[in-house]
Amino acid sequence: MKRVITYGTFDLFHKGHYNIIKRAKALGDYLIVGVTSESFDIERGKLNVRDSLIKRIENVRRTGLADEIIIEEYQGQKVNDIIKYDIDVLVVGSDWRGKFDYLKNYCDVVYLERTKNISSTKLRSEGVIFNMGIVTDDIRDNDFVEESKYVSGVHVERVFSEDHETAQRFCDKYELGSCWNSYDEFLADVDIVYIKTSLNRRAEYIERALKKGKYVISDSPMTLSSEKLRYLFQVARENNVVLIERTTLVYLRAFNQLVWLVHSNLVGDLVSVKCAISQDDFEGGRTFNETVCTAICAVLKLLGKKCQDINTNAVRNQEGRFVYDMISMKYAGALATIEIGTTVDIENELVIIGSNGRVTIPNDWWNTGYFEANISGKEFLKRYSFNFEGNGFRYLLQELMIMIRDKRTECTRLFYDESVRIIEILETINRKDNS
Ligand code: C2G
Repeated sequence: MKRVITYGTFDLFHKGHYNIIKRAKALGDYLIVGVTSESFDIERGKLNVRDSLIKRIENVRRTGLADEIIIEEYQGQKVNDIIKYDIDVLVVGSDWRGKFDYLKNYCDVVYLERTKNISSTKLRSEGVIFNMGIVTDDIRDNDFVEESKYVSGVHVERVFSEDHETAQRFCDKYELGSCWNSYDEFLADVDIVYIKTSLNRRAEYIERALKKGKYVISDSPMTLSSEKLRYLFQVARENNVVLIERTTLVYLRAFNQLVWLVHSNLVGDLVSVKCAISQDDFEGGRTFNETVCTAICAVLKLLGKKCQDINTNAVRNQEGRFVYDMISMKYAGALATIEIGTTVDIENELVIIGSNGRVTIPNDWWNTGYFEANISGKEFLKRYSFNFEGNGFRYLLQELMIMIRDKRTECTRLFYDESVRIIEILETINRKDNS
């Protein structure tokens, strides 16, 4: 007797779930389905799971295909299950290709092609499953597809690129449902658009998507003009949708907690915010504008929008290429400095100095679940640690799901006027750097 096992959350049960269970069953004589427990989903960073464990089990049971249903409760349980239930084949969707190869020492591992375009009209009219599309001009996804797998209720199904071959290659690489090089046709069947094209085309794509009533996530900055940005937010408002930029920092539990604590006097009155960030510490490197926006955002969240004076001291190498800058932002009673560079060794760190101690986020502070506080008079460092998985994008997606559910018209993690202020500051920096 051939024994097969497959696992999943099976939230908002859909055709893709049914198909994989059916095809897993066909691979053997006895099928066990493992349904993830709530705590295991929290542990593995799966967000926005809507149905209770009981409902998810009931949906699997109703397929009539599972001979046995078990609960997956902890990391590493799969090995244990395979031995315990004498499993011959483990089946999982192709979106996990390669991830379970380590189990090949115990049984066969089969990746079955995931079902494409599963967001049926019926489900979407109930407002539970959202169809996402990506606008790109290369075949890198910035881990967007991988991250979206961890947010229940969103499915990346479409890709648009002006270059048909790029769209096709992207589609094949990430096994999406369809690729397009007509933007209007691409937009016709998506709810949420992620725009990661080069900066010079972003604003145009954003505007067209908003005008079709689509929720938009865009790489940051969305434009280098504060006036244009104001206009885009206006378009979002008029169309009752939200426009959010991919500044993952403001969606991280650790960073928000830090802001709340610091604003609740954890280290007394704020005197200094120092952040250092290297353009080279992002996959593929980042432009000056993209990188500095993250740092300005951190400063704004900590010290507010009322920055009185901005100074910049760009350093160029012998070829005249930018390598380093120390930007200062003067506030009443506090000073922020942003150290930024490329090709030089910058020690990434965010340090907040107050009249009564300091808070530090070491290393890649824009992408973390950790920070520490050193409070005057206290002997020990106080360490704060929060769940943080992947590259942080899933937390932004989770927040967007909440915004849509609550019919919000503005993102409360980064208000529109904060975004505009960041670009105003960037305009000043670029003007001073070029003068
Ligand atoms: N699936 C699919 N087609 C889809 C969506 C999902 O074939 N359009 C498959 C997934 O690949 C997975 C199963 O359906 O094999 C269950 O999917 P989810 O409920 O999203 O669970 P998942 O987070 O993929 O967890 O230990 C858990 C497993 O790792 C899978």
